[in-house]
Amino acid sequence: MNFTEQNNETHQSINELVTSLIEEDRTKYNRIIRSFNLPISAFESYCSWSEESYTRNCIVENEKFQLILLCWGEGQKSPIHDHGGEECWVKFIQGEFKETIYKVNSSGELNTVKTFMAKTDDVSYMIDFMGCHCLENISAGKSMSLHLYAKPIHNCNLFDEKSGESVRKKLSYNTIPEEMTDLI
Ligand code: 2CO
Ligand code: FE2
Repeated sequence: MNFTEQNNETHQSINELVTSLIEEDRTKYNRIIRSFNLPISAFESYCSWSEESYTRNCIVENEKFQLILLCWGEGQKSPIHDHGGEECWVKFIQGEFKETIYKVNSSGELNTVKTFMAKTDDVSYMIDFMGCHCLENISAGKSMSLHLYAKPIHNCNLFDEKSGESVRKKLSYNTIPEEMTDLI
C-alpha cells in the first residue's frame, strides 16, 4: 500500500464518523462519540504541536457541530473555561489527562466539584450548567483529545481560579483542513 492509498483509507474512517454526526440528531451524539473506534493513526494528518500551548485543529465545522482535535505537549493545561452554552463531548484519543470541574458559588468563588483522571477512549461531557473545567495532559509526553461541540463555539469565558472573575475569550484554530478554509 502506498502513502496515498493509506491516507485515503484513513480519511474514510474519520469521514464515517463525520457522516453519522451530519446525518443523526444531536440526541444521538453521546452514543456516536462513545462507540466509534479509530486508530490513533487516523488523526495523524490533523496533528500540530506548539511549545506555547495545546493546539486546536479543526476537522470539521458546520452549522450543526464542530469536531476539533486538540494536541497537547507534556504538562500543557487549558485555562479554566466554560463552553459558550453548548454541549461538549471530549473523547481521549491518546495519553492521560486530569479534568477538574469547578462551579461558581453564590459569592462568585470557584469551588472544585470533581476531578477525573481520564485514559485513552474515556469520554467526558460538559455543558455550562454543570460548571466550568480545565484539562491537563498528565502523560509523560504528547497526548491528543477529540472535542465535539454542538453547536459550534467561537467564544468562551476564562475564569481566574482565585477570584472567580471571568473574561471573554475568542477561540481560534491552529490548523484548518484545506477544504474548510472558505467556510470559516
Ligand atoms: N474547551 C476547550 C477548547 O475548545 C478544550 S477543554 O475541553 O473541552 O479549547
Ligand atoms: Fe473545555
